[in-house]
Amino acid sequence: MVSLSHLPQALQGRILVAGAGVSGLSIAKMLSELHCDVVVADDNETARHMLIEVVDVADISTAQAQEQLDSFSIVVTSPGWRPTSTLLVDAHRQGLEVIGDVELAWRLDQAGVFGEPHTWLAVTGTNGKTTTTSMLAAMMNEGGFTAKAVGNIGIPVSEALVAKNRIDLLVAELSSFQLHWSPTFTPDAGVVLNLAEDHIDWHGSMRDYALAKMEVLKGKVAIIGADDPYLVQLTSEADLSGLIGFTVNEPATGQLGVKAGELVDNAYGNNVVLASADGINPAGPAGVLDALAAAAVARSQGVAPEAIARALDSFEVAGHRGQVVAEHDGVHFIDNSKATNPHAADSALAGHDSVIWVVGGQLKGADIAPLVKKHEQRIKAALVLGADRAEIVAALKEHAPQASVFVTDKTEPFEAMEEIVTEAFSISEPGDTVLLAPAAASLDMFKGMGQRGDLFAHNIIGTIKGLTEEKG
Ligand code: UMA
Repeated sequence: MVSLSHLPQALQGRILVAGAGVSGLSIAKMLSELHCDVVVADDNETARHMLIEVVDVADISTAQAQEQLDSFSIVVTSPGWRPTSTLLVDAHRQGLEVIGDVELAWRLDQAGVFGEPHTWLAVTGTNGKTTTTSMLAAMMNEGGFTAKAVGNIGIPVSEALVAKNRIDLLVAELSSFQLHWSPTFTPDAGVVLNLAEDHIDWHGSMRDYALAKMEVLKGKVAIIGADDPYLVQLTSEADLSGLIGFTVNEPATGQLGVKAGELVDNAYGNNVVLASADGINPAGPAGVLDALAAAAVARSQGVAPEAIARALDSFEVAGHRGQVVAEHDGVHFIDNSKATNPHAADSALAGHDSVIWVVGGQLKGADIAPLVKKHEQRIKAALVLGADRAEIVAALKEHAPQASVFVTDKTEPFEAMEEIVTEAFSISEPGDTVLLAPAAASLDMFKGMGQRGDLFAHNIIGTIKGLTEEKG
């Protein structure tokens, strides 16, 4: 149920939506349902045409939008648009406010446009966002709320707000891009999982990236990964009061952590046992930390320990986040295509002793050398692909000189992955793990990290089938 009388003033004029992708489409739909005057701009004509087939709004090119800037009252940008893009810089220069999709949805919600304002729980961090968000949504639903996981996870926040059956509670996975464009957004509870180099090219510096993430800590409940020294340092500089922490160690007062093999809450109770730390999916310390982060937020909203245990018990990890694709002749093949930066690849590499590492793509300004240096002992071989392969090979030569290195210069996704997997089969021996944990983004070659992981798995399964048939 939407109430138009509550529409903020800036949205009563002509609204420019920058971007006709997933966010742009959802914003355009929501605003047109609210009978706003909406125009969508995109560099890509095909994207614009696809959007206007679904929603009845005007569309223009970015250049046309630039010429007509003075006719708009506000710009709502999609998260991927860089703050340095000419349209947004010019809009700002002309005094137009530029906000993101999350800020827009938040303002409309606070204004009562969708009835009683929703509860917003925000999850951010460099790695583990999607798993934590999904775990938290499961915990909130087990705890009796009507909750949905939204945001960077792939379901725009605006879609959840206009859903026919009301969703009371939004569990929002928020990227640093979305937070950059959300100046007044204040969630009921927010968690920053960890901070490591990522998207430096977009933000301009590690500090700006980190500060964008810290925006989720502005609300009543603020939670951080207490094992992350940089995050702890930044939050202590910011002098945030009442911070709750989570740790893989025994929890101090005001923390959730692990004690005698169990997840324990020492923040919203006195060492209350929540669930067993064994059997958490995904396995390993990263999975335990995600579960603790989700549990901390859930506990802040009054969810009972039994509901948290039930949610974790039935939780299945989403695709490309460390699944074993196959085991063949003593070799494990693992798809962690979601490791799109060195920090995520660090957790993925940590679990194995003898790794044939499939690595490469777009490093996005991150330095891969420290990662190579740290895991030098476990990298038996590296199979390198993608745009920044020269930089990766140089780091391997310097910091892991014993590792054999194979590079594909192929840029066609099917051919490149086929060549990588063929090489993996020819050099692997029992006890090895062939690990796709690229430490880099995929968009130089693939449609996304999903396609990269799917092609990896497809080639492995196809090769094993061929080998089995040969034997048979
Ligand atoms: N465009 C221009 N000019 C520009 C930049 C983009 O015209 O200068 C147009 C493109 O032609 C395209 C549209 O803008 O048509 C794309 O906008 P977008 O990049 O913001 O992407 P969306 O399709 O709207 O998807 C966004 C998020 N994408 C990014 O942040 C890059 C999705 O996160 C998110 O799921 C979706 O909104 C719903 O909230 C994806 C992502 O890669 C998964 N996120 C990054 C990550 O996880 O590392 C942050």
